[in-house]
Amino acid sequence: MAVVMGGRPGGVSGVPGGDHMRISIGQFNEATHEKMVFAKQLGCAGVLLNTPRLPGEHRWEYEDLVRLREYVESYGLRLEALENTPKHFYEGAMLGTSERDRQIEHYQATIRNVGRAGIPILGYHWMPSSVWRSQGTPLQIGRGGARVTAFDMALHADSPNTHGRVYGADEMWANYEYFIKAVIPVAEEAGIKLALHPDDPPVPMLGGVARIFSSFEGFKRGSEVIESDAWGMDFCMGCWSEMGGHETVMRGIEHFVPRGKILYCHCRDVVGPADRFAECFLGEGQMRLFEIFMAFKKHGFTGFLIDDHVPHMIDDSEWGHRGRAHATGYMLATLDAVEAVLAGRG
Ligand SMILES: [Mn+2]
Repeated sequence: MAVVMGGRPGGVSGVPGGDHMRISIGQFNEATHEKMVFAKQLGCAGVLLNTPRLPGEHRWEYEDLVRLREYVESYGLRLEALENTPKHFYEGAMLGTSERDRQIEHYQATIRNVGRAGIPILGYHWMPSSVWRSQGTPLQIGRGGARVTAFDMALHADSPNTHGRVYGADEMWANYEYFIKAVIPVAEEAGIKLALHPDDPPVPMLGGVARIFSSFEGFKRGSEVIESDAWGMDFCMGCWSEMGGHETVMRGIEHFVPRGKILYCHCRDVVGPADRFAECFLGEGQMRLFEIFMAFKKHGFTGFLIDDHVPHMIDDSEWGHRGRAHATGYMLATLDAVEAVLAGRG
């Protein structure tokens, strides 16, 4: 099978497709031959790795990062971004513990290494208590019996504190400002951008930890902490849909795309609000995807979109090849339609 394309390109700029709205794929932690070929066969421009399995207890090293990029590029794919270091790399920074300064120093070193390795974006989140979903609710049964993730706040009313005590919004904001002011200048120097994912679910507090990136206002405030092109967002449309459906997704696009703050997107949808929602297939949720892609394009978005959590289809793999093929094909076709209309061909 002739699947490896030509020689090794000479860096991010050596792989085409970095300057226009495009569809990539991700949400795996190891760049295997099978994943690269699957991405290529789907017609994706590149890949994103989520918490890649790299050596290092406290930070990532240059050699490992550059090897990863070169491997991805050997398939003619861009390594679009790395999303999330292990949480423990900066959990002390999120909580403002005595580990904070040491962790920030390591995080700065990771940023420098990511930049030197030619990887343009590092994603992160501000959720010490992580993503929450509910078990044992009928919301988990999707179309045709597909298994989907769901959240029902009523099932978590008595959840204990995940981090020993309550961390309120003011404290989480102060910790965020301390962290971001320390790392953004390093990202600027390193030539990379940091992409912030929303708190999922976007409710005010879970496990006693305030979730400050759970609204338009939260992101607006976050974007104003430090004035820099290196500060940006991983616009998780699923979370924005949870925050208020189609209109809220559009509001986020209309505000943040013209300011260059949306670096890439998770393309996912739900049915229901933040405190009681179920994930679903693209096309059966709250967003009108064609209008959303049209808005991205009209406002000048030049980043990439990937699927996110996808419904688990019959006979699907653990990673969800079937669900991902559906979501990715849906996104590719929607983008194709938008481009045809804008070119006066539809
Ligand atoms: Mn997401």
